[in-house]
Amino acid sequence: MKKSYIAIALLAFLGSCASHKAVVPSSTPQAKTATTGTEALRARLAGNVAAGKTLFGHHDDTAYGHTWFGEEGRSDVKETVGEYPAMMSWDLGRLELGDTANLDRVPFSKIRREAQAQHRRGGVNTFSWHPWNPVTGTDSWTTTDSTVVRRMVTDPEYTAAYRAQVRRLADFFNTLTDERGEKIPVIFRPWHEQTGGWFFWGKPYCTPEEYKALWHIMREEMDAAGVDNLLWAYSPDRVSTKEEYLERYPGNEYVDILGTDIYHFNGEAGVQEYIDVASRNLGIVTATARELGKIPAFTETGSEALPMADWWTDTLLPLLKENSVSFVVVWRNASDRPTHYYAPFPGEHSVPSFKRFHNDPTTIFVK
Ligand code: BMA
Repeated sequence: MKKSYIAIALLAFLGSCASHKAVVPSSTPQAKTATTGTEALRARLAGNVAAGKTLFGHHDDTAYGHTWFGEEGRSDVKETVGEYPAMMSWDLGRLELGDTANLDRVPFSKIRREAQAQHRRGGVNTFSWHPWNPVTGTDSWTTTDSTVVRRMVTDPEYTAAYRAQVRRLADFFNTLTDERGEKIPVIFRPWHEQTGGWFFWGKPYCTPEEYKALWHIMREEMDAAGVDNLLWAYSPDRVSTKEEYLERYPGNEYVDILGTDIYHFNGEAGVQEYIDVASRNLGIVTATARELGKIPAFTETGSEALPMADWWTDTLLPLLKENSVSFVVVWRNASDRPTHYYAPFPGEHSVPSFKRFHNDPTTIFVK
């Protein structure tokens, strides 16, 4: 059956249920269009997977590091191995409020400049979003009101506010251009870790249909704004089965990249658990990506404060060799929290292992 017929039938059915508001966007999304640069990025990432090559990524790499903040040209990773991460990860939380800096104090003007610099040096950028919700105005981690997502996707007042938030993101992506004025293709990874319970859009606080509607409405707004430079990434936290992984999947036409966010907790004591969980989830990601024609990625990982000196070569690298993924991102090196770091810096004890990880043919960095 053609999609338009299904949509019409669904709307007619929902219209007949007077007590229910429709958890569907007001129209079906437009056909997917993407710039040639975006298609080239898709092909490049798919090529990496086929070749067993993984772009190494670090969140906020050139924005701040373990002992510095906002110093132009600095990067803990570059100062350690002489090259930048091939993937830079950034967060757009607070852009939806019209603020000038994100939730971790990085100015959006700086994020734009750094993303452009990363593109010029032949690297790639990925964006996450830790938004303030438009219903209660509280941050991503406030989970006390379990009606937020439902209201964002069903209550016209809050749906309009959500659409306005998305338009601010759309403006950012539409104006992320290179020196020739062409849009820079990037990865966007909204509504992540939805299988966990720490974000207001987590599994305990909305139904799968309500969650999917967050994506559908967002996409409708982005398409309407002409955003055509995104590869969209879906990145649940740990799951046990493929069915669980796909429970909140918004649909093939909404997603380009299948990822997973898995962290290593408790150092030596937790290493076997990390390996087991990461192997299982990367296995689900790579198999499902093959089946659906998507690109697999290890969208977030890391071991906070790197308690194991050989973590890069003994723990992470074997996972990447067993499960070919297009990129792996480790989280940020916070300058204001001495033990909140996931990448090494000169003098840190995992540097020798990180240098071997950097030299291994599996991993890609950029000059
Ligand atoms: C979390 C922590 C927070 C940070 C957030 C968004 O995992 O690093 O301190 O605000 O990510 O970057």
